[in-house]
Amino acid sequence: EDKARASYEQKLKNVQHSVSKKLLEIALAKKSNLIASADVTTTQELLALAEKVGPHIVALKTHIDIISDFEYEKTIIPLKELSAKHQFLLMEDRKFADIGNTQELQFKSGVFKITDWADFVTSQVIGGFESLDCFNNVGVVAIVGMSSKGTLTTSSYREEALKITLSHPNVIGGVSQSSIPEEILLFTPGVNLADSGDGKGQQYNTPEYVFKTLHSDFIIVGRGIYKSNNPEEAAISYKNEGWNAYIKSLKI
Ligand code: 5BU
Repeated sequence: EDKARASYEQKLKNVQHSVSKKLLEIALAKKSNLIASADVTTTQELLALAEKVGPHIVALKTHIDIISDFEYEKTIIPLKELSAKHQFLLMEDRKFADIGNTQELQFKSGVFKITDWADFVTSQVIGGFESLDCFNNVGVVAIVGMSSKGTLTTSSYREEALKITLSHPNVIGGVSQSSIPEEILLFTPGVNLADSGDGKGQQYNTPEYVFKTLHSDFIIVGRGIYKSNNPEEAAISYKNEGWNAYIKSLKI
């Protein structure tokens, strides 16, 4: 059953974490609830996409370990400049899934040094509450439920995952395909206007469904944007679809 949701203004009054506040402020300023997923494999494609879609998004989601020519100076420094120029945050979709000590090493060391540039990161919560302690300089989006067919994130798993998500001070929200309590932010991938799946297990919903039925706060769109012939136009149309669906969901 559909009921009215909390507005971004209401959420802004209640959230504690600085990253949650920034995301909501950008959403209101840009009238956008769109996060573009930059699943491209070269630095040039990543920067070109960020330049085109940057003005229309609240955050750019990266899988930094798929960039084949990654170099901190060549990849991250210009990406940071674009995020400042176009006012979007950087979300590294690392999906940490280990013990706290290992996650800390993966977060702070190696070539990617995620701690130095990401505004927020995704993490599984399978390692338990304390595994999230190392992310104390960024926001964490906890993976509560996945969008793919046959995922093991059953309702009992999600219930336990939500307990950690709601209680850990580093956590700003969750990724899920179901509703979560309104005190945190809901990020929903698996959004596409043209397709219902990708033949590899991904399952898509429309922006209308995720705002009205799930009360999502942010939609995450990958191939719908970066595979489009005109990624900027595609970003604008997902931004408008998402914003209109959000406005409608306030009035139910
Ligand atoms: P797509 O091209 O719009 O299907 O990309 C979706 C992105 O969101 C991709 O980077 C995935 O890794 C990410 N994702 C997802 O699709 N589903 C999930 O449940 C989670 C992440 Br968690």
